[in-house]
Amino acid sequence: MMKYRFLFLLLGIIARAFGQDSDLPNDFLKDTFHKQRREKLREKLPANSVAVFFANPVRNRANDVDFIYHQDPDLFYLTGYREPHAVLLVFKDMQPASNGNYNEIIFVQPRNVRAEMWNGRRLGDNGVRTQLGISPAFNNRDFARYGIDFSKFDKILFFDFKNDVRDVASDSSDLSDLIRQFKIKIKYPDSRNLVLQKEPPPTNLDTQGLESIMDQLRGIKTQEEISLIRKAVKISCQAQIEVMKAIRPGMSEREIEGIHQYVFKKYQAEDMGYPSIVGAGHNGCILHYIDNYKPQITNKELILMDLGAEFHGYTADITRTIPVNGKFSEEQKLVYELVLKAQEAAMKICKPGTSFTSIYQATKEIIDKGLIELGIAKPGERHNYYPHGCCHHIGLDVHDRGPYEVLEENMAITIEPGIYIPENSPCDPKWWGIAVRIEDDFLVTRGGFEHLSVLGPRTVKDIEETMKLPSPLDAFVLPDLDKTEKKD
Ligand SMILES: [Mn+2]
Repeated sequence: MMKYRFLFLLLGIIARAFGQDSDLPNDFLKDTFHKQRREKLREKLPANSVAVFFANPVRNRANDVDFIYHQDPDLFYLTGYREPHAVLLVFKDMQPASNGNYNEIIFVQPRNVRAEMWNGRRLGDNGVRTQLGISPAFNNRDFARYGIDFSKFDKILFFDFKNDVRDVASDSSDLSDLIRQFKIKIKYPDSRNLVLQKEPPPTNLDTQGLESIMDQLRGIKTQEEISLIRKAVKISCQAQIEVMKAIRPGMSEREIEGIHQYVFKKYQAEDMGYPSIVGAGHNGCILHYIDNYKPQITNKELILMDLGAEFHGYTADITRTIPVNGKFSEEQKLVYELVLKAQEAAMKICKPGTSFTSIYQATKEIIDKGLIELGIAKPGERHNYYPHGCCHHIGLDVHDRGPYEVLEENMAITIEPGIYIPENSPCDPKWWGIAVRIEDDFLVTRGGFEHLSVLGPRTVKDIEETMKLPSPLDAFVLPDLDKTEKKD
């Protein structure tokens, strides 16, 4: 008996060592990461200031069903907190308090046995202190009466409110109430608040300054972030590979989207970083085509697939364009290789010091020249076959925060030139319906770049070779639902 008791004791110690909740993955960003981010923010704050961050609102989908909750990326970056109805304050200087000075404070939704049984576990103020390491932490219902004299700060930095937050009548300290209470505390000039209108508006409110501070912080990735981005990118590349192997004429755009998403989730990615764009034929010309409704993709079409897994908050952004039947036609190949050449030209100059504009220019020059050589565009005429930019940061947002001037070491970016030739374009109809985008993810390194999405086949040859490989989905044949009958 004693032996067993000892074993249980040992198991208990091991379980506690791995955190009290073994239902959670253990590769999230650590509390030390978020703490260090708050310290970096504090360094960048102006003298005698406070920065205030609110949680994202809960969004209603319909009736009593909400959209899956997604934290505001700035608040997540600074805390790791993934629940709604919270506000974080980061102070430049130590604030005096009778029970100890503090330079940050957070108010979060309280524990609630009944709510947690319906809607999931909450950290509560205690969990935020012990698991996220943020102190002091209070219940959000304490925010209204918590005494902070905001008039003493030279600057109160916050993102201005969009007035699109629902007030939950049964909860007097939800996000809507936290915002309302904050506005009263800082004497926010709110046209709906008639009492305050009589006073001149305070001069220490700053709704602009945080933008560039957070851009500077989030634009340069730490090693912890890079490893999560690497993972998201790798998962997304594998999803593209599996589709290349599995795709057959006759499948639907939705089915292709589903294969990508199965692979994402197989590798524990929580979600897509943005709705997958899966457009066959002419649909590829719609830049943000997310309907994915085409019931049958046909033999001679290209299919453009722009997607990214979101892994522990960080998202990839990878586009591959492939021939549905496994072989590029002559015209498809000519356009494809032109886009590839443009991407290669941009990659050649991808290094610290290069401007975002010159990356775009490098792709634009190649595409303009190539379109004329192919007879698709006419010399001296403006065309609309390449209507978008080609480079953005990736991270907690797919179009991530960051400075958009010159590339710096440890920026994570995309390079994504494209050519789109919709029906009725002023060129030979043989080009109509060809839409190609090639998008890869890169880490800017000291000497140049690391091609993060190198795993995803990108050349005509590599794509056609990959598409010849057998797919595990070849064996996954489901019955025709119209022909399945229930047997008693
Ligand atoms: Mn992109």
